[in-house]
Amino acid sequence: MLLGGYAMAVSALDTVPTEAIMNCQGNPSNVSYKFELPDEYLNFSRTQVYPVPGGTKDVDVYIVACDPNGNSDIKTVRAMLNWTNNTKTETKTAAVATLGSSCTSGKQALKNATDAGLLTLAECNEILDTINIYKLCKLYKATFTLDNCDTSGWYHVTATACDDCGCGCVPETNSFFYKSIVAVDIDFTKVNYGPISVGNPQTVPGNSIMQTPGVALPVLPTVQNIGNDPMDVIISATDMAGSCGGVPVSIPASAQTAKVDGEPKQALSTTGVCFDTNLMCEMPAPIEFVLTAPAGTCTSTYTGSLTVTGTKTCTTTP
Ligand SMILES: [Ca+2]
Ligand SMILES: [Ca+2]
Ligand SMILES: [Ca+2]
Repeated sequence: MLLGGYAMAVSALDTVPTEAIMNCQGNPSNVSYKFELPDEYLNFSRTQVYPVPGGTKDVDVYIVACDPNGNSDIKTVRAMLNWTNNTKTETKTAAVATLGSSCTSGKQALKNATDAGLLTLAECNEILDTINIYKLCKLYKATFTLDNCDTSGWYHVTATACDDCGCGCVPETNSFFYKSIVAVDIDFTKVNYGPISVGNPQTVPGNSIMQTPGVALPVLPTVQNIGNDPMDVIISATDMAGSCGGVPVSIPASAQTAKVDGEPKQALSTTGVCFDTNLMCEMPAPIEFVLTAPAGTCTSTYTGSLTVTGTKTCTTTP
């Protein structure tokens, strides 16, 4: 039959092409989990990190980034650290991290996080599945280096994951705690009063320079706070022992005084006296020692020892 001059095709089977474009619009990358290691205080939830006295500490931020289009769609994962009461920030691009095969064995981040209670075992297994089986996620890592002078407190970590359409997802934020430590350093290995005479104060002055014993003589006593929060200083002394005609004698600890930084001088004792110095991290301060031999001190060589201890504060138990 002719219709309008054309023959009409009749078929039991017809095939037409289909077409769709999957772009990243509407399917942004996101962050499903985030945690920080090492967690050095397992009995308390979240991550607690101890500073290294006089040194630095690396804190690894682990980010599980995912994308509904599959993990090959994830382009950039970033971690931002906010610290010192939010006055200091640092942003790092995270790299794909080595992934362990199990949440219960081996030495890797997911196992360590599970051991520390930062992830439940179910969460950890879910993460492994989304990475290994469903190929939706990847584990990323960024490392921040904290100094011993960085103050103690909560440090906030924010992570974002982006695909080629941008970073439209809501960033994930959590916190870890940078612990407060007290750590003291001194540059002198001996306090040598030299020749003394009864009733005459003999002074060993301090200075504010951390010196190296044996290189620049004399080393003048200096104390330094190598922890992260302000520090007071406790000094104790033993009695100084001598011998007169074979009989043991001594100069009492209280015959020595010390003066730390700008604090008033105090007579030393065997139990220790505290100087309310509030020394800031790595701000060296002088210690001056004075020995006044009391009347009746016989001729001898006297030796004893001094102990310098840091404390958070003189007024309460550290
Ligand atoms: Ca996507
Ligand atoms: Ca913990
Ligand atoms: Ca010195």
